[in-house]
Amino acid sequence: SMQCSPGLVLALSSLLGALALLQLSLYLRVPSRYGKHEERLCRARGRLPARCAWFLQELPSFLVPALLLALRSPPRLEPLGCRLLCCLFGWHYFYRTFIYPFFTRGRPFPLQLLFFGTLFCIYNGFLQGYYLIYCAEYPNDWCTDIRFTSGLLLFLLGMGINIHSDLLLRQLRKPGEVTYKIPQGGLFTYVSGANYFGEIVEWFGFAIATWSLPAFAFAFFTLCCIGPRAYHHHRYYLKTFTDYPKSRKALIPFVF
Ligand code: NDX
Repeated sequence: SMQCSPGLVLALSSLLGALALLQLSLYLRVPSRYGKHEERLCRARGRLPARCAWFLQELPSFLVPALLLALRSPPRLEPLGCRLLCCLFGWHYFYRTFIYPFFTRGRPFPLQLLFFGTLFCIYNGFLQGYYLIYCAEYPNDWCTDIRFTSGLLLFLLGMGINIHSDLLLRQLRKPGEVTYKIPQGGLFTYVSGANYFGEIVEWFGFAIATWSLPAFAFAFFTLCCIGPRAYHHHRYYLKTFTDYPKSRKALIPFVF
């Protein structure tokens, strides 16, 4: 059976942090090229329908930890803290893999980004799963620790915001439609990137609840990946709609 290697966890987490900085430098000035930021010029590039693309891309984040869990012998049942934390990551990716893609009305997704997105999900699924299943050790009363409870609360709040905002975005289109409209309602009243805000809160909550390097590295990666994207969405809306609500911020309500 597999053993925990703290060196491996440190190395993979550091690389994730480095990838986050790379993303920040790449996507601060120009947005990642999918959805509303895909360049009209490169029509020749291959694409896959959004449903297949999001399903395939996110599946490893669910499957890899599930495999790691199945392979562990004896299966880990204690302490309760670890089990619950594994479940949180699993819940999110169950939603993202088996629910979100089947309802999306997004435009076809570029194959090249799909490739990198899938690699990323394998990598991160392995890192988070490996750490929680083979390495993490929590005291028996971790479930009542302030880090666990406050992190869990943030996670659930963020997930709620994320799912609700994804739903509001989807309802902007009829099936088959690909136009962009001004998102309204929920946290979109305050920010252009409400779904991203929820996702970022979610992963920082997860990091606090697990109090682990891999989870903080992933939260930081999420911030560097979709933070700039929220900013580019905001600029796109301001440029496209003259009646765009002036008080709305890009990512953080009332702040930025
Ligand atoms: N998938 C996370 N990096 C990413 C795919 C892209 O889950 O090379 C990271 C994820 C990947 C990325 C992933 C990792 C890094 C990659 C990147 C591509 C390049 C980058 C690989 C894996 C890379 C290095 C250099 C390090 C190798 O037509 P449409 O699609 O625009 O329609 C949209 C619709 N919509 C509207 N409809 C009507 N009117 C409007 N005004 C509309 N505005 C939007 O709503 C979509 O159907 C839908 C949502 O669109 P959008 O743009 O708001 O969100 P989207 O970016 O598509 O994300 C969808 C959800 C969202 O909840 C978000 O929080 C979550 O996924 N997400 C996304 C990205 C990453 C991530 C979470 C995370 O890091 N945790």
